[in-house]
Amino acid sequence: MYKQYLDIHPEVQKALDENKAIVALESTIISHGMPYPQNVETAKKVEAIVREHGSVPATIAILKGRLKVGLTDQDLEYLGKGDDILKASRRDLPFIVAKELNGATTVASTMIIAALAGIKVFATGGIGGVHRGAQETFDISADLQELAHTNVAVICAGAKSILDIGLTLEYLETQGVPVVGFQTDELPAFYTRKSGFGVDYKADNELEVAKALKSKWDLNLNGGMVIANPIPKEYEMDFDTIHKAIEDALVEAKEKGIQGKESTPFLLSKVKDITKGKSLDSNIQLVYNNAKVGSRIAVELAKL
Ligand code: PSU
Ligand code: MN
Repeated sequence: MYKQYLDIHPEVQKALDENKAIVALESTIISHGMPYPQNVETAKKVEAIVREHGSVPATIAILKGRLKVGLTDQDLEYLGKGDDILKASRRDLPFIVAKELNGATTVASTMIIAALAGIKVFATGGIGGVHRGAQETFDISADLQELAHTNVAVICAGAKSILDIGLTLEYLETQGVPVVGFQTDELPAFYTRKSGFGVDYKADNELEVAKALKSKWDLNLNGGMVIANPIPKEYEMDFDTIHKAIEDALVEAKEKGIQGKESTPFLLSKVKDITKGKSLDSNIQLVYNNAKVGSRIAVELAKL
C-alpha cells in the first residue's frame, strides 16, 4: 500500500536490491536549520562524504506530496531556497501528502520514510528532545517517540543545550532507546564535545555499533538508537560562549512567544546571529563528521 507514495531514486533502489550500505539524510536541516546558500552546499557535501566512506546517500523530503528517497541536486536547491516548504514531522505527513504539498522532513519523519524504504541508518546534526521548561510547555519533540518505535539508527552530535539534556536522556531511557557514545563516555552537546552527562554505552568503533543494532533488531526490540558522535576538537565552540548565546536566544524566544514547530529553527538562527556565524560553521562540520561515521556504520551493518 505505502509503496505507491514512495519515489525511490534508482541508485538507492539498486543499493537496496543488492543489500548495499545506504545512509538516509534529512531535509529540515536544509530548509529550516541553515541559511541559504550554506544549506545547499552542506547538503551536497554531506552526500559526497557518505559516498566517500562507502555508502549510497538517500536524502529524504516530500515534494508535491511524493515521499522522495534520494534527491537530485535541483531538488536540494529547491529545498534550500523555496518559500513553500513546510517543516514536516510525523503529524504533518498525512496532509502534506494528501494536498500534494512540499515538506522538509525532520528526524522523526525522515526515520518513518527511511523505514518504509528499508533504510536502517540515518545521519544528521542534532535530534529534537525535551525542551527546557517542558514541565510547563509540554514541548517534547516527536523525534523521541519515533526513536522509541521506528527501526532506524540516528547518528548525531548529541543534544544541544537549547534542550533539557537530562530530561531528554530520561525520556529516552523510559522509551528503551539506547544512547551510545561514539568513542566517548560523555554525551556530546552538539557545539561542544562535553555536556556533563554520561552515555549508556561507549562504542569504540563502527563495527561495535553495527553489531549492537543487529542484536537489537534480531531480538525484535523495535525502535531506534542514538549514536552520539562528538564534534571534532578543532571545530568545537567555547563552552561559555555557546552557553551564553543559547541563554540569550531562549530569553528572546520567550519574549516573542515563539513556540511549537517554530521553536527549534528560531533558536538555531538566533544562536547563529549571536555568535556571528561561528555556530553555523561548527554545525556544518559536525554534520560532515556524522555523515562519515554514519556511512561507515552502514557499511559494517550491511556486512553482518
Ligand atoms: N537540531 C539541529 N538542526 C535541525 C534540527 C534539530 O541542530 O535542523 C531539526 C531536525 O530536523 C529535528 C527537528 O528533527 O529540528 C526537531 O524539531 P522539533 O523540536 O520541532 O521536533
Ligand atoms: Mn517541539
